[in-house]
Amino acid sequence: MAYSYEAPVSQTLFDRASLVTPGGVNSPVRAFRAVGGTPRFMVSGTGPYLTDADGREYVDLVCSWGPMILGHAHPEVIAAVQDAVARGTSFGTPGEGEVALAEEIVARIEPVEQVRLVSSGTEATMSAIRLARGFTGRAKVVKFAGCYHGHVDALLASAGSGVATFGLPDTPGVTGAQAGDTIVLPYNDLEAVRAAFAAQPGEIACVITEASPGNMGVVPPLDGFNAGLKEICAANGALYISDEVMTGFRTSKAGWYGIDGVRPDLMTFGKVMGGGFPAAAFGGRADVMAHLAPAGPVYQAGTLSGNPVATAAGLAQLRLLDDAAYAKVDAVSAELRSLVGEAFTKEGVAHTVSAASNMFSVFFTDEPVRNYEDAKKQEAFRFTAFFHSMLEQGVYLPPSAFESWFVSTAHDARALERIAAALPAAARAASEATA
Ligand code: HOZ
Repeated sequence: MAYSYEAPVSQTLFDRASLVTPGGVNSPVRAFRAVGGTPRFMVSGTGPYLTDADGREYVDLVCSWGPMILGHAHPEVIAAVQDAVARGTSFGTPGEGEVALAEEIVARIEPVEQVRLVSSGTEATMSAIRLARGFTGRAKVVKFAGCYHGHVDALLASAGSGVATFGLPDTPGVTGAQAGDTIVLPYNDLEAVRAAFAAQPGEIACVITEASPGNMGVVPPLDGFNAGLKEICAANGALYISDEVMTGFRTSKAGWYGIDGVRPDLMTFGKVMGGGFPAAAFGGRADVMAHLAPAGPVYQAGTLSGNPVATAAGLAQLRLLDDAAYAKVDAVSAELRSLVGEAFTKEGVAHTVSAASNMFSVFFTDEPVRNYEDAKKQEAFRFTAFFHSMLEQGVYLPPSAFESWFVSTAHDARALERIAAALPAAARAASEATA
């Protein structure tokens, strides 16, 4: 596919990056390989806008893959960060900021009785799995195809996000021993979960699921699915781990738990709680968390865990996220979904705008999408044409048909008008695209 627009400075940076960094990026989906063209190197962000190295401004519908729920460079978050930075950037000791952030998390999310801060979502899920194994004394882990829990060895089988975007087979470098205790099941299929427990009695430590998946596109749980998982886990002495790295503090004040009320044994968080800095967490039942070192025998640690700058950013962001902020993000998302749906309908493009609270994505099919197999059946080639038309018109979408779109409180009428103006031509490009 040829592109009628250019990004010479980004291209130069990408060429330089490709010499010193594999694939030119530090996280695979950013490289634009699924859609082609030159990844944009961003130099600044303000509110709902990003500016690239060529000086072009975009309405941002990625929001750093979720964290920037207040938009870029929110003045109160920046002030909190500046204040923290001025006092030093890392001490390797406990500090008040991490206590305050842990208190905020525990106050918001009732099933979290205790929480441990880490630096990335991957660390959070890796540690939660280790803790579940240590607590139960069992080895096996159930995960769902298309769910992504970071790049934890045991959880990369049939994963979403970049693994889905690039259609990768199971990743080289993960040994049979690391993957051998992972049971991968189809999402939204409780019968498959019951069968797995029946086939391996007393062997399954936990079921881990995205609370509402956003890494195979947005595929919400069917009514009763999460409650069913919890029930099956409880009946079999296994832990139910809800991965809220994406949905936590985004889909409501208490994340997806605030929507479905199903009480996990352990939960994982990241993205929004870091305010744009590397901060993540896992937490849950106090009796389970008590097994974690130094209180208990399951080891877990991190030099930058609870970092004072990251915790200041996260705390400032969470404190600004009141009911009015969530109402605003929900309203922006609803308006955008209807604009997107109208544009595709007008051009006769088969599509489904799939939403989970304010997270959403578009599947290029009008068949129901309930799991990863369904998601893969979409006409993803249409996304490529749509993506590039939007990019050319100054709207930055995730460069993959298998990632959620994200909006913020900063997406105002002007930003939505710019998206609305871009949609007709982009929907036409999608309709005219060929495989
Ligand atoms: N895992 C993120 C999307 N689900 C991508 C992160 C990134 O590339 O920055």
